[in-house]
Amino acid sequence: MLQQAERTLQEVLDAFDFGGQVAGVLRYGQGHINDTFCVYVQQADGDAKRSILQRINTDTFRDPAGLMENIVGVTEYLRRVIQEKGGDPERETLTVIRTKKGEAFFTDSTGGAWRAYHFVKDTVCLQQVQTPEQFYQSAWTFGNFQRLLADYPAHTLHETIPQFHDTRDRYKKFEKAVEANVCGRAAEVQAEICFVREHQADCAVLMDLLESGKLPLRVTHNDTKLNNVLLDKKTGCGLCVIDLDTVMPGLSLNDFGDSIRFGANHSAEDEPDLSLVNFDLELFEIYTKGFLGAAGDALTAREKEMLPWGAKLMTLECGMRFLTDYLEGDHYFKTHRPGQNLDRCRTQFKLVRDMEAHWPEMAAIVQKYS
Ligand code: ADP
Ligand code: GN1
Ligand code: MG
Repeated sequence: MLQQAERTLQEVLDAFDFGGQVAGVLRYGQGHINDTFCVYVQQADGDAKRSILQRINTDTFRDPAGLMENIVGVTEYLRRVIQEKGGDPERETLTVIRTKKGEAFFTDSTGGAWRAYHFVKDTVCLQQVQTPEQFYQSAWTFGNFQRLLADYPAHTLHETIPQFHDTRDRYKKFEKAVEANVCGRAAEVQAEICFVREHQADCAVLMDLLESGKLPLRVTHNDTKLNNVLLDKKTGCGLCVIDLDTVMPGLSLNDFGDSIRFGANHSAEDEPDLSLVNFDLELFEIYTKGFLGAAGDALTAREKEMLPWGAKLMTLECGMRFLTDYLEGDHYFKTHRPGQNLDRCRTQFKLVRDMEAHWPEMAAIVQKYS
């Protein structure tokens, strides 16, 4: 049976101008949220031109118009700044392909929302760190993204997912899911439920500092996984930050923390064998060096001091979100096998434990590069 996205693909392809006759379309990438396709167009010189086409997940992103307004605003701003700095905006930021009618996205006959981007060629997108240098490059690229957007008018951005990284609120949603226990799965995950409850007080640490004005609200990416940055295939250098759906006002610590959660280890996010899942302090140091090297001056002393908290809370929060989704029947994150969200949750909690065991070393590393 065709998946929802494939059902309207033809009318969607007709709505955009990809620069020629479409020769083929294939599913692409490994994101957990949107449906991503690569569109191939045969050019006169015989080369195939590629574009990225995505069906925006409107269960997750309820306001695709606001979301696309954010993305058009941010990418056009980045384009100008990159140009002023002598960079290549075609490769260093995303470029939105408009519909034939000039819109930033297309709504199909079933209500599905679609957008398209230029394909950034000759890049690599990693699911796991292979060499420390790659992690350093991703750190620099995300740190630089933060710096480039430091003066972007944050108040013009729509909040594409309300309370996205409000860890206190994520805790409440987790408790609701435990209580509702709609799939009857709570009994089998008692150990994980206890782990979250032991960390309830931690969930408030950064939100409290934000509310008391001790941490600033900034324009942040909010989903800084390694596979949301493209590296240049030839030079290996960090090139382009992608997946801008969650760009909105947030905490710089969360951008730092989400990268650490995903990248500062040598296992997949859903690795079932926890003996293979270990927080890697060396990678933590490399990321800290790259991120602070690029964003450093733009951050306050308190933000820098709290970076280990960013790492721990984003990892805890993400584990809590995977567990919540598991309890609710796996409707948020794409899964490809039973138990995948529970495996994802367990890797995150293992990483939190490792971070707690290495807390003084993490603080010393941050101090060294501050
Ligand atoms: P999701 O929100 O589902 O994670 P992404 O926007 O991250 O979707 O896209 C999924 C994958 O598609 C990325 O991890 C990357 O491999 C690829 N991709 C996305 N945009 C581009 C682009 N403009 N050029 C090349 N590859 C891209
Ligand atoms: C989702 O879209 P993707 O795959 O880059 C999720 C992130 C999670 C991540 C866990 C909008 O990211 O918040 O940290 O999965 N994105 C959204 O891998 O919920
Ligand atoms: Mg992504």
